[in-house]
Amino acid sequence: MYAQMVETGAARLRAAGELSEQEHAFQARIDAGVKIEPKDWMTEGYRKTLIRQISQHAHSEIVGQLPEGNWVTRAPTLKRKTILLAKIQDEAGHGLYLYSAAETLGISRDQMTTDLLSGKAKYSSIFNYPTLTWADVGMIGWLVDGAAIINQIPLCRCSYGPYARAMIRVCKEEAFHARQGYDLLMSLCKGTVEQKEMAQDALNRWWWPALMMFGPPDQESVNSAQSAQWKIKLFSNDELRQRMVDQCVPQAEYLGLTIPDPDLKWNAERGHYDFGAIDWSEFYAVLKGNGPCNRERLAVRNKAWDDGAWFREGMQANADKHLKRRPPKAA
Ligand code: BYC
Repeated sequence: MYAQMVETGAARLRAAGELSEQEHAFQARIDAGVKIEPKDWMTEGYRKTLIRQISQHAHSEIVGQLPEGNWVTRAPTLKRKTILLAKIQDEAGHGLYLYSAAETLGISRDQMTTDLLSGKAKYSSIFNYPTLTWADVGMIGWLVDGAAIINQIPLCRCSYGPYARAMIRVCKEEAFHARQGYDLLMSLCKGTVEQKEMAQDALNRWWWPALMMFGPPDQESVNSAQSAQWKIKLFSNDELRQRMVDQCVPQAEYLGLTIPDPDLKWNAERGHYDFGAIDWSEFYAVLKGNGPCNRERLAVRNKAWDDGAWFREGMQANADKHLKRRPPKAA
């Protein structure tokens, strides 16, 4: 499927038929596996695609703190609260690396923030679902961070240097996040009948939205062919989704939980699990802003931004004061 995507991308370029010498040289560097760095020449399309993807990714890390933040004050033990706080702080850090990586492409942090707060910019669909019980915190770790790792490990090898390098640390931290989620779920599944039921209920609600995180099916993915050609995407949405299903089935079995898909079954010929149809109308409704929590998430981010104005102004006033005091540089 990936090879097909690259072929489609190449066909588009041939159809355009008007690649300048500079554009040919740029594509040749990518084909040779050379990393593109901020000061290198790049096509406008490549720059825009990366700004779109990296800023969406950064926004996802920032908004992704909200569903889990809902449980900080209600974590069942001090140990779980400390782990959850550390995880949420890591997500803030991921947002910062990613905003910095996007800034190297010529967009300002202020512009990205404005786009998020106005609702113009996208962030991952998954963060528009509510965390109704403590088991949901475990599901986010196991399924959401699990999906993030599957998606992001290939990004460590993508063609844009600052994005690829940022992903290395992000993936290491995500691995810890996924394990904490699975560990939390193991405790619940070994606990009382009610605790196990709580875990099953959470799996029923998070399974399908987690599979949607990988994006629309390949035939509907508008950006894939070009992103594959530029080695921003190394695997297709459906390939990574299949990897997620194959990885999660034995993990669910170990927990003693049932994946809510009656069509899920091992296909020996393909060497993969077959799985049921995804309700893409739900995905597109969430993307349009009509998921269960879209409005709430944006309202919370806007309030946090407004409430922090006094702090930003104070920091700016302090910086201005020090700049004024600094003696002029000797000629
Ligand atoms: N949600 O042509 P396609 C995390 C959009 S953070 C919303 O396949 P592309 C974590 C897509 O943007 C997880 N929108 O697009 C954080 C496009 O619309 P535009 C975030 C989605 O870019 C805290 C349209 O649909 N990870 O893990 O080739 C705590 C058509 O799609 C989604 C990343 O951002 C979605 N799920 O592929 C815990 C990873 N899917 O932009 C965990 C980096 C698709 O043309 N991003 N869309 O208007 C990617 O790898 C790619 O951007 C995607 C989509 C695979 C997501």
